[in-house]
Amino acid sequence: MKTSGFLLLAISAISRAHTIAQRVSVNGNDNGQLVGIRSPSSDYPIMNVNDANIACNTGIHQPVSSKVIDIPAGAKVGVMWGHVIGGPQVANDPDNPIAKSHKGPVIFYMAKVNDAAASGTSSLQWFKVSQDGLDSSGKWGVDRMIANNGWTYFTMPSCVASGQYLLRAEIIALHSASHQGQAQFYMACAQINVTGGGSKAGTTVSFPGAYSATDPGILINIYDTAGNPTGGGKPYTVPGPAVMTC
Ligand SMILES: *[C@@H]1O[C@H](CO)[C@@H](O)[C@H](O)[C@H]1NC(C)=O
Ligand SMILES: [Cu+2]
Repeated sequence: MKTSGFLLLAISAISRAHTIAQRVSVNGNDNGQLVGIRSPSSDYPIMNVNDANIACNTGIHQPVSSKVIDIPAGAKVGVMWGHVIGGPQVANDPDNPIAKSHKGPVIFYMAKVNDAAASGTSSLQWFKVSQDGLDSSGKWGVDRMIANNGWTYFTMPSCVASGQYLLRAEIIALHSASHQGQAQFYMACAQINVTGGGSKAGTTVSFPGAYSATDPGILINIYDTAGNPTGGGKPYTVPGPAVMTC
């Protein structure tokens, strides 16, 4: 009884240790907490790929920032994740920026909009600009995010058309994803303005619509026979379209 009660407590603690994207940096300059990014108040994931809010999340922290962040094409863009808004939930929070169990990919998409500060989030056309899945040593995008104190990075493609976009930062946690409907989707959208760009976009998809509950990167057992979350020696297919190329 004691053992199973403890196990249950341990499991529920793990499953509650979620994450929130909450800061944007450009070439190393941090814009600050909740500036130019629509972050959810709750760190809970979306778990249904057809959820109407899977584009930019729900329960967005108010008031929403009116800032639109200028990003020169070719710049190094960062988005910072934390256990709760502000980062750690308690001192020395072991689950900040995310519980170590939450292995999975880090992905970025962009959608062209007329006014990034005011734009709605439905019916947008999203193209993928970056993905970081599983490497050959068994490390995930999430492992690199934890090693970078919650920061995830990509390079703004030099050829992407100048103008305003919503930037969708996403983490998919796969620790329970061997059961359909148990992958955890975390996301927030930043309000950005690409300057000095080209004229390109990538293949676009819709959210919801881009993912299926049975995609090989969403319905997946990430554990090897010894229980290590290293992908079991198989390559990992990040869900969604290919990353745009210049
Ligand atoms: C986007 O950048 C262009 C070029 O610098 C600038 O003219 C425009 O005002 C910017 N738009 C916003 C919303 O910041
Ligand atoms: Cu979680």
